[in-house]
Amino acid sequence: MDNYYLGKKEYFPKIGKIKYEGPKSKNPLAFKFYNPEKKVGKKKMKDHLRFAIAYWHSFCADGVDPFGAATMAHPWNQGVKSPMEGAENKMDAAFEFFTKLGVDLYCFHDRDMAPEGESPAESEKNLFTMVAKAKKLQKATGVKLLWGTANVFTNPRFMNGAATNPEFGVVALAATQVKAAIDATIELGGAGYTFWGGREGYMSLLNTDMKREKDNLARFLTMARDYGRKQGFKGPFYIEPKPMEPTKHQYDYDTETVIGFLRYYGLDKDFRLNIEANHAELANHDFAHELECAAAAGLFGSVDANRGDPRNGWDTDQFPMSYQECALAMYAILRAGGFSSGGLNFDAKIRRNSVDNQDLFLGHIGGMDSFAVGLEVAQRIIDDGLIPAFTKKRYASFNSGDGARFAKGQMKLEELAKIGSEGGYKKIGLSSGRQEYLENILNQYLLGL
Ligand code: XUL
Ligand code: CO
Repeated sequence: MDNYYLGKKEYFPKIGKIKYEGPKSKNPLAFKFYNPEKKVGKKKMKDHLRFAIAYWHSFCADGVDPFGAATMAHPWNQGVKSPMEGAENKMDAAFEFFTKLGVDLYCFHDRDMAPEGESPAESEKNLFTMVAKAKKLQKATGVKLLWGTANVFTNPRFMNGAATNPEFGVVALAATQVKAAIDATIELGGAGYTFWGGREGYMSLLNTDMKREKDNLARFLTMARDYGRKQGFKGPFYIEPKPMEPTKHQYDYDTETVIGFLRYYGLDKDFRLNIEANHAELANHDFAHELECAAAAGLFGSVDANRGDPRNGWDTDQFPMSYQECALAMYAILRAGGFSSGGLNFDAKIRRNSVDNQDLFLGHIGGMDSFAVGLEVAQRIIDDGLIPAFTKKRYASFNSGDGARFAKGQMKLEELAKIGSEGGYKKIGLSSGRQEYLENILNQYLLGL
């Protein structure tokens, strides 16, 4: 993609193609570390990182917060005669942005792309009009769909949940959207399909039958899986965990909770995890912890790349900027085998007071540079081998003799206890976990030393 796409109008004037200029560049509109063609390990940076743009934050969010009105008057919404005209303009702006930034994947909710109509049929008609345009623009630009999803949480009808709503009629309405969003994803060749359980949780146990809601959620996901497979969708379905917000407690609380849920309901063959950094933080976990949990279960899928604020208890969805957090995340991702159908979707928004035409570019450039640094540091950890070798050595006693027999399940507790008893207390010394040593090495790598 050397050129960029322009619709009827240029929505980001004075901004051209964003290029790699190296770490010393003073040009704010250039990559300092993200060099897409550079080889890191066995793959090019762009193929490791698989960046994607989130349609909702980038082209729909307008700076509204609970205390104030919109601060961003997006040019694609100005002077339009109908919501569909706005949707067409917005899509032109989106593809201009993707191609100027050089990111060839994106993610969307049905309602980001097309306005809701007066009936489910009209909403679907609007969606497929926009899908036809997206298909054309994808073909013209080489941009592809990372995943699609349905917004079944914004409309007031979903205030008590979608698949977990206590009223069957609302569950059925959610199905109209999910079915159409799966069709749209298939039509656009999407690599995956995501479920983030926006209001799939509860506000009060005084009015909630939790078991019934979880059973209904699993039933709904099973039906969606069966429908997608019947229509020929081959990619993974993702669950995106989040512990709370908007509900007090969400059923997809964190990665371990989702793994248990998927296995209990027999969905673990078709579903994987889409892990978001800020959601990990809300669950009181590190981002890397969540990635590691998914990888250990063989269910790692994709990532919503952003960051939270450690002193805020809500989803601030800021652009990822911490080299250390990105490095630890990439270390987990590389050891999990890297991305196959997944990618790094910037589920991040610029701040309410970031109202310049450049700001959306700057947020993404910073996030891409941070993950590029993270990738290089993660590869360095692997290539240098000190940290992995230390970790491996810690478990060496399970590789042979009695330890190996234990690991293979060839021992009973009586025998294990006998070995402990015969060994006695004196034989086992204390061996250091050497965390400080490992953290010091990581800090050297972070400075490129
Ligand atoms: C909300 C969130 C969503 C999902 C898609 O916190 O992360 O944007 O990623 O519905
Ligand atoms: Co997300």
